[in-house]
Amino acid sequence: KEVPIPGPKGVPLLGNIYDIEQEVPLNSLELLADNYGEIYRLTTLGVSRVFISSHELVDEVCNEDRFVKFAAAGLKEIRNGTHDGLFTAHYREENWAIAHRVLVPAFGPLMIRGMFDDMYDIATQLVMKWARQGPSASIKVTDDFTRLTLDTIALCSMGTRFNSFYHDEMHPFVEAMVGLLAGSGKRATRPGLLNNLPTAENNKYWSDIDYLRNLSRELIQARKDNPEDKKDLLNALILGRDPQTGKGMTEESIIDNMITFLIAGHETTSGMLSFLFYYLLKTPHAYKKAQEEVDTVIGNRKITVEDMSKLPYITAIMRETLRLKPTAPLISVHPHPDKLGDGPITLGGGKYVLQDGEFVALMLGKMQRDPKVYGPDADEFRPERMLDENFEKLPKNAWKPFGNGMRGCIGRPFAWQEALLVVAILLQNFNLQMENPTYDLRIKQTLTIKPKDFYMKASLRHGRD
Ligand code: MNH
Repeated sequence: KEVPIPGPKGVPLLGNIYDIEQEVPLNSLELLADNYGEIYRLTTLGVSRVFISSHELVDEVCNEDRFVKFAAAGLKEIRNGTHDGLFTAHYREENWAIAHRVLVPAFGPLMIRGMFDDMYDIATQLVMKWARQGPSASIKVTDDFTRLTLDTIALCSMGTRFNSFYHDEMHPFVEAMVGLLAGSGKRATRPGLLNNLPTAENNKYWSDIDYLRNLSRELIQARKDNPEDKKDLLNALILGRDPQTGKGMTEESIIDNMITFLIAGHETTSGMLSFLFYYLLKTPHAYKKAQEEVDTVIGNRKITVEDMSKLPYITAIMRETLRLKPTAPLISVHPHPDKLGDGPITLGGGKYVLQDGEFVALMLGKMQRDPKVYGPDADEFRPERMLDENFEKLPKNAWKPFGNGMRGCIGRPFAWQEALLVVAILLQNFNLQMENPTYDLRIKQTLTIKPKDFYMKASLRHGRD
C-alpha cells in the first residue's frame, strides 16, 4: 500500500538546486507539482522537504494534533531580528503563548473598528496622490500599495508616520526592514558557515537589525512618556496583560512583535491589493459589479466603518484574489513533537512515508486550485464562487490564505478592513485602467508574491466631487 514519494533526481551534494529557478521559485515548484502530482520531495543543502498541493493532503496536515508550524528557510533567518515573536516562534515557545494571549483581544472586532480612522487617514493620502498626479500618470501599483500598507501598520502599531506618500526614498526603518527581509532570504540559500563570516554584507544585516530594534525601543518609550487614549496595536503591546499570569509582555518581546507586525503586515496586504486590481481590470463584468456595489451602498458620501460589512461582492473579490494568489504562498509544518517515536510519520492515509526530520511545505495557491474542490474552471477568476452562500459550503481547509489553526494569521481582521476600505475608496473615486491592456501577469517573489511591472492609470470620476 506504501507508495514512494516521487521527485526529480538532483545532483550529488547540491541535490535539487538546479530544479528550482532562482528568480521565481514558486513557478518551478508549481511545474514540479504538475509533473509529479500532489506530493513530491526536494533536497537542497542537505535539507529534505516534501511539497504537497492537493486539498486532501493539505487537509490532513491541518490537523494540529499531528502536525505543527515549522519556521523554515527565510522565516528561520528572520528570527535573527524577531526571535520568538508571534510569526517566527517555534512550537511551544513560552513567549509565543504569552504574546498570543495578550494580543488576540487587540485584533478583536472592537479594536479593529477603533483603527478605522487611522486606516482612513492613510487611504485618503493615496487618493490625493492619484488625483493630483492626473489621469495620464503611470501608477506603479505595487509601490503605492506598499506605501499604503506600510504607513497604515506603522501608524497603528508604532504610533509613527512614515509619510511614504511624500517621499520617493523609503523611510530608514523600511530600508532596514527590507535589509532584514532580503538578507534573510539570501542567508536561507547559503551554508551556515558563510553566514557567520564578518563580511560587509553580514555586518549590514546585523546593523539593520540593530536599527530596527533601537527605533522600536524609542517609539515604545515615546508612547510611555506621552500616553494616548487610543485603541491601537501599540497600546495593546504596552498595556496588554496576559489573562493567565496578569503580567505584561517584556520590552524585548514587545520589540519582537512590533517588528513582526511591520514585516507580516505590509507585503501580504499590498500584494493582495495589487493582484486584486489586476484581476478586476482583466474581468470587466466583475469591475462593473464592484463599482455598482460601492455606488449603491455608499455613493458619494464619506465611507464609514459600518459600510465595511455591507460589501458582499467586494468581499468575494478579495477571497477569490487570495484563492488564486495567496500572497504568503508557502507555509510549512512538521510532525507534532509528541508523535515522534510512535512509528513512521505518514501522509495520504499511510500511503506516503516521511523520512526522519523531514518537513512538509504546503503549496497554498496550487491547493486552492484543486479541481476536485473548485471544478474545471478552478484557474479562472470568478468572484461569484466566493459569495457567502458558496464560501460557507466549501470543504474544510480548502481556502487557507491566512494559514492554519493556532498559528494562523492574527492580523486577518486588520488586513481585511484595510483592504475593503481601500478597494471601496478607489472605486468610489476613480476609473482605473491598465497602462498596457495586453499586460500579462508576471510574479515577483520574496517571502511573499506580488505582480511584477504592473502599471495602472487613474482618472477621477466625473461629477463626484
Ligand atoms: Mn499574517 C501569520 C497571511 C496580513 C500578522 N499570516 C500568517 C500566516 C499566513 C498569513 C499564511 C501563517 C504563516 C505560517 O504558517 O508560517 N497575513 C497573511 C495574509 C495577509 C496577512 C495573506 C494579508 C492579506 N498578517 C497580516 C497583517 C498582520 C499580520 C496585516 C499584522 C497586523 N500574520 C501576522 C502574524 C502572524 C501571521 C503576527 C503569526 C501568527 C502566529 O503564529 O501567532
